[in-house]
Amino acid sequence: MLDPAIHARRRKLLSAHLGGKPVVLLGNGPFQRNLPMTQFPFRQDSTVLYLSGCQRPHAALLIEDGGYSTLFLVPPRDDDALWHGASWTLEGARIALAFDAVLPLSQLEQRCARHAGQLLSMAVSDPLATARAQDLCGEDLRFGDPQRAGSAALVDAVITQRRRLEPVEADEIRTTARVTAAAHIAAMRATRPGVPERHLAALFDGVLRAAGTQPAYGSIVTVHGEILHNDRTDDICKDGQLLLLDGGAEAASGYATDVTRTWPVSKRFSPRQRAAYDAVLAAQQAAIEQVRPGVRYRSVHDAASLVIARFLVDEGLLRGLPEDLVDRGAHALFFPHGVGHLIGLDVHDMEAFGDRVTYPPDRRRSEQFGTAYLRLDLDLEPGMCVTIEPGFYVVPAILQDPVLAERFGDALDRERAMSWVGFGGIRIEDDLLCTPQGSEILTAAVPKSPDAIEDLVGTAPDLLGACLDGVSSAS
Ligand SMILES: [Mn+2]
Repeated sequence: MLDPAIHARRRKLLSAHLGGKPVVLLGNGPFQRNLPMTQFPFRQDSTVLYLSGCQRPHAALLIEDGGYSTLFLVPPRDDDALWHGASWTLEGARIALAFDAVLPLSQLEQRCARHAGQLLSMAVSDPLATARAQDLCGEDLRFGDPQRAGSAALVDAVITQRRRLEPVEADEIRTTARVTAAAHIAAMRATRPGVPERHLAALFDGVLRAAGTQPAYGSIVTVHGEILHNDRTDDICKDGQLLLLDGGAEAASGYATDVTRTWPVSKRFSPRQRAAYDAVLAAQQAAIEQVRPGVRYRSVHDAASLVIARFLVDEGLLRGLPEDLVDRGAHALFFPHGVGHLIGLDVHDMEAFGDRVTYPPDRRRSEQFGTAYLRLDLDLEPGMCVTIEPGFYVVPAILQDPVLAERFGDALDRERAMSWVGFGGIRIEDDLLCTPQGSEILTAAVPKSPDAIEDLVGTAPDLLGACLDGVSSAS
């Protein structure tokens, strides 16, 4: 948890950015699963968390001129102590969270009435909270629609504040990255032919939870790394396959990590796997070397793309000059996504606000296949935290796409490419803090040299498999 004085300072700064205009923010409520009492794990809205540190459902903040801040909470009920343990008080919450005042949530509308017609607000993922915010600010709000994410001045001020991390925020990611490293190492060690993907997924998530963190997003644990956001874990690892694991811990304070590693199920990379792995690692290194203040993120992406394109030419998968192939976007046949994104309290930080977070007003997303998925194209500044995650994938749907086949018919050796089908995918991803001098890899503790990975794979028993001995599988 961060010092509550940090949140108080952020509220004052926000108020100053907004010239004292009043702000009301509604936090998320709990999301029910199948009954009111069975709920998904609660996650506070990231902006509410950023400004309050409050992890309670149904919180609201009113920030008035000069940053005078009132927190609204649903007071504990008489029987809460019975069902949920020791009770708490509004005054206790006020002190713990460094607010000027704490009031029952039922008084929110009454307290906001004096600012009628002036309140700024924003949408959150809870539709009931968003509806209440909409009634208070009189604007059309819809979470997930960047055009309706919130009052423009407020959204812009929040983006300005959150986009560069403070040192304490980088510390949260640095610390959480050690948990992520432990979980990746555990999954590498438990990998061997015959292990179900879901044992590795459960082990990975279990290590995160055991450390008091949780997965920052649905962990991807798959021998089909060519399916970029594969959320299934129903395959069995087989000899000769690559296992791709994209997963990271979210700190109790809400900060995310996002790390991908790829390793051979059979412990040793085959020569073809090793060549591709070395190329992706070199692409990542080339991109990492670009990260420093003033560099446009698009050129970080291009640096990685060029290394991948050279590999594709060396392997005879593409024909032509690597520079020309990158200009045309032909490398995207095998590297069809952007090289990374912002990370902070959200794993794709502030993505709910749309491209205004990650593209300057005079830049637009490319319309080229692949590069269109580049989520970020700012000039980097100290304090920005970004992922660097190039990849190489053999995606049958891309190689068989008639439009792409036509466009890149002269560049792609399709027959040769089809001989690679079944290879899967490789992605290597780290989280970098842009510093005044260059960058710091916050996730450097997660092994990625091919030798270190080969040393780890298969060196621990499948403990979950042993637990399930004699128990029939759910599928
Ligand atoms: Mn990522």
